[in-house]
Amino acid sequence: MKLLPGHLDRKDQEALLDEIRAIVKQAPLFTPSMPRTGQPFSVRMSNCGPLGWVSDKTGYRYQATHPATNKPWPALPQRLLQLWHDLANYDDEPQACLINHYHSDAKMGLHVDGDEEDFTAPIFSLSLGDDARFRLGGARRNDPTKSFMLRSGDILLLNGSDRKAYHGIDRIYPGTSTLLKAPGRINLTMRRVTKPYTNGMKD
Ligand code: MD6
Ligand code: FE
Repeated sequence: MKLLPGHLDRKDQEALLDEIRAIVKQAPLFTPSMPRTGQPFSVRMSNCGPLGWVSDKTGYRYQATHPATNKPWPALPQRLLQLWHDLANYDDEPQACLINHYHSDAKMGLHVDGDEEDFTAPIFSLSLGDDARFRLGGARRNDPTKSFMLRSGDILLLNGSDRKAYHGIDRIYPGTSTLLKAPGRINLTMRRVTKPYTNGMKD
């Protein structure tokens, strides 16, 4: 992994937040639910880009449309594409940006981001708003973990052997940032979903 603390200054965070607000007006936050049990997540989600990650009783998947409005997801903002190009060390475009919104009591259990085809691409994460405690483990759920804070403007790249590591958000620290209008946190994760296009020819 690679952590870039405070990569975005306050002005850049505000500009990005304005773009995210416009996106969630078009593609409202929805409450995903766990496959099989239907148990709701405490985090609400939306997406931008050609694909979006959704979860409901039938499973986890990427799809091109919002589950409630059935409209295509809004485009990925240019400033996010630029950050990916500058930092991801991966030639092709990201195809999905998952938008997670945490209220003060929300958290995210240990999981692996495993619904993509191409694990050579990193997952690019950017945090806005209140501080959160991120937990990173190993390839198995019971491997030892370490935790560290993610703060507003921080970028985290999950790459290499950490790309398939278990991770989650233990808790939010409400009121630690003044960026959002109310206590809470937004996390954006950009993902490459499919393998890059090739025409099958050898050079
Ligand atoms: C979050 N992040 O920060 C949840 N996944 O709210 C993730 O689940 C995550 O930060 C893959 C790579 C980086 C991440
Ligand atoms: Fe994740």
